[in-house]
Amino acid sequence: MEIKILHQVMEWNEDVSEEVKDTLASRHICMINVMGSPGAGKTSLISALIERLRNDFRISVIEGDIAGQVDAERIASLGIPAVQLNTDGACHIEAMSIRHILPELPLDDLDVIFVENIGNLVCPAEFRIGESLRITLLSIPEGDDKVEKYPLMFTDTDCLVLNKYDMLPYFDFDEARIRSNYETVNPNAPLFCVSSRTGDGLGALAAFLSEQIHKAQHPEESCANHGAASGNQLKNNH
Ligand SMILES: Nc1nc2c(ncn2[C@@H]2O[C@H](COP(=O)(O)OP(=O)(O)OP(=O)(O)O)[C@@H](O)[C@H]2O)c(=O)[nH]1
Ligand SMILES: [Mg+2]
Repeated sequence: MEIKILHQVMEWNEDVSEEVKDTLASRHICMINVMGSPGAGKTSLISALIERLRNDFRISVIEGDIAGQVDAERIASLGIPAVQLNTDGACHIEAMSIRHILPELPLDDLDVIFVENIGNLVCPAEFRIGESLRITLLSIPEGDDKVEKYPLMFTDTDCLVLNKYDMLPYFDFDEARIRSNYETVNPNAPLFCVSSRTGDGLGALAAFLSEQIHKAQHPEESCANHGAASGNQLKNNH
C-alpha cells in the first residue's frame, strides 16, 4: 500500500514538472537545477557563474533551503532577483513549489533561472522540477567514492562539476577514480574541474552552459540542425 502511494506522488510530480517546463519553454527561459551536498559550494558556484553569464543572459535565482534566507541574500547582494524557498524540513524541492514560486519572478525579463536545490546527494535527483538542465556538484573534501555510493545523482545529470579543485593537494582524492566511475554511469555528460573560489575552470563551464541555455531557448534550431545532419524530415514535423 505504501509503495503504491509513493508511486502516485512521483507521477504527480512528473506531471507538474512537465507543466512547469512547458511554461518556461513558452517564455524561452532555461531553468538550471543545481544539486549537491550541503556545503559543496552551490551558492558559491552560482554566484561565480552569474558574474560570467550576466552580460549575455538575464538571470534570476530560486534558493532552496530547509530554513533561513542567507543564500537568497547572498544572491540579491549581486543585484540579481532572488527568491528564497524554505521547505521547512523537506530534503528536496518538488515541481509544485516551483510552480507556486514562478509568479514571484520577473518572467518577462528572464533568460535563465538557477535553482539551488536542498543540500543533499540523494532525494533531489529523484524529483524533476521542470528544469532544462541539471548540474551535479561534488567538492573535493567530500571524497572520491560518491559516484559508487550515490549513483542516481551522477547518472541523471547533464554535467558533473568537481568544485573546490584548489583543495586537491590537501586531500586524498583520486580524480581518476571519479572520472572512471562517472564515465561508466553517464558516458555522454561532461565533467568540469573548477574552483568557485579562484575562478579556475569556470570559463569552460560557463561556455558549456551558454551553449546549453541557447539550445533550451531555441529548440527549433536543434531540430533543424538535426534534421539537416541526419537527412530526415524532423524539420517538417516540428
Ligand atoms: N576552497 C574553496 N572553498 C570553496 C569553494 N567553493 C565554495 N567554497 C567554500 O565552501 C563553503 C560552502 O560554500 P557554499 O557556497 O555556501 O555551499 P553550499 O553548497 O551553497 O551550501 P548549502 O547551501 O549550505 O548547502 C564556503 O565557506 C565557501 O567559501 C572552492 O571552490 N574552493
Ligand atoms: Mg547554498
